[in-house]
Amino acid sequence: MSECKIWSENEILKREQYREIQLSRLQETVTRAYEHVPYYKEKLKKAGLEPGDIKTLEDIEKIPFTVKDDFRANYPFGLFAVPKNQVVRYHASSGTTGKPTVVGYTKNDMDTWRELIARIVTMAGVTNQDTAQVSFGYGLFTGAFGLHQGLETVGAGVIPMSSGNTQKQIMIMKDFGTTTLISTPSYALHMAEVAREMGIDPKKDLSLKWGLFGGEGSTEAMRRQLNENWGLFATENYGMSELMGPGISGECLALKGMHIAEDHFIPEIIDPATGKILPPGEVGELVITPITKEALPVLRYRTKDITSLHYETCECGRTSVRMSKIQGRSDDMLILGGVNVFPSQIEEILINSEGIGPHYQIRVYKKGYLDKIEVDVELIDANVLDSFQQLENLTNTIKGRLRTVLGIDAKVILVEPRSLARFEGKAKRVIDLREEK
Ligand code: DLL
Repeated sequence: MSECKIWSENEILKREQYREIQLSRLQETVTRAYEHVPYYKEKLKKAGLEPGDIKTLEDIEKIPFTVKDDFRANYPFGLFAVPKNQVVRYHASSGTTGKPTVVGYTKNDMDTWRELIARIVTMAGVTNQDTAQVSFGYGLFTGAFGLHQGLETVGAGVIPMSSGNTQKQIMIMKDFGTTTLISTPSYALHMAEVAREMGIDPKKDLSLKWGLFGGEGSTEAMRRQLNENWGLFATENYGMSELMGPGISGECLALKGMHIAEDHFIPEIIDPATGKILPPGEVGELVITPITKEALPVLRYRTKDITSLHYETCECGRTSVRMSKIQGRSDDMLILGGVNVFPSQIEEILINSEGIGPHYQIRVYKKGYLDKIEVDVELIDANVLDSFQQLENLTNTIKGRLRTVLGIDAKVILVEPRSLARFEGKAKRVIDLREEK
């Protein structure tokens, strides 16, 4: 590991110091929510809780969870704890159905956000020597503006490229000497493909050093492809608009999980079925309480993201807790013939199979009472399609691996190179047809 710089002393506090800060900030946040958000006052009262009842960090367990529907019920500004004239920025989730989830930031919230992004870009290798191309879509999505502000804070030169217009992205990358790429992992893979079509070898002809990827899940196999395709060092970071946007956690150069900014967020892992808190290291649903947000205090937000927490000090020197790669979302999990699988596990197998590119699509449908899946997988070499034998072998190999590794039966269809959809933002790889049949 090359030297991993640390932006803030708050990333290397002792556990007791974190706990002290967390308790006092939790108490403040509960008080703010109770006093300034009628919805929370009602909710806390119903749970028989007054702000003064939070005496230890463990008392967090008494606080009821917040879920996405609480945002919907209060659309657009019902959960805000400050008057509108103190809100200096709005963002909203991309929500495909219904109204988006609206979030707001005060001036202090913006300072916090910048600071936390400065931490994650620093831990991912970026310095004031770098030129960073932000290829997330600018707009209501928190990704682009979020990263942008923190990159400026560390002094990197920011190119606010936005997503799409991929050939132009590559041209700018070359002409401006981009060293740092900021995007979703799926879009980065697509961009590398377009670069090669333009006759540019991303490894030789471009100057990329760092890739900071987030906004959607990715596997270790995908990281390898990102590193190999671009000749960069890929890290990932995590966030969610309801809680702030990007900046909640990010990987350092040791790649041992994503460090959570514990002076600003309290993470918990719960059993998604019972809501009970699970011990460190166990896999479950991530619940987060931001403890410094002014405009929008949120208590115990159920992220639906499945991960685990690890408290040992990292080799980079940071003491803050790390969360492992998101395995999937609790509402994404498929139950196939009694076996629970996340699309990410299927992806890991596909992407590690020889002759197969990183593009695939999973269709889930119902046959009787059972969930079934069909997987379209893109070939790297179109010639395989001409040989029945080769096609059959490859299909059987992939089916066999899905069966032996995951215990699932899937229909596997190999399709021509470049025939599946590409995405400029978050990829949509699972199509759920269960409602329709
Ligand atoms: O995606 C914030 C973000 C932007 C994070 C850019 C990192 C980089 P939302 O649009 O509200 O916010 O979507 C949040 O995206 O609950 C996860 O399911 C997923 N997600 C975000 N980062 C990761 C990641 C932004 N590194 C939802 N791995 C979250 C897996 C991720 N899933």
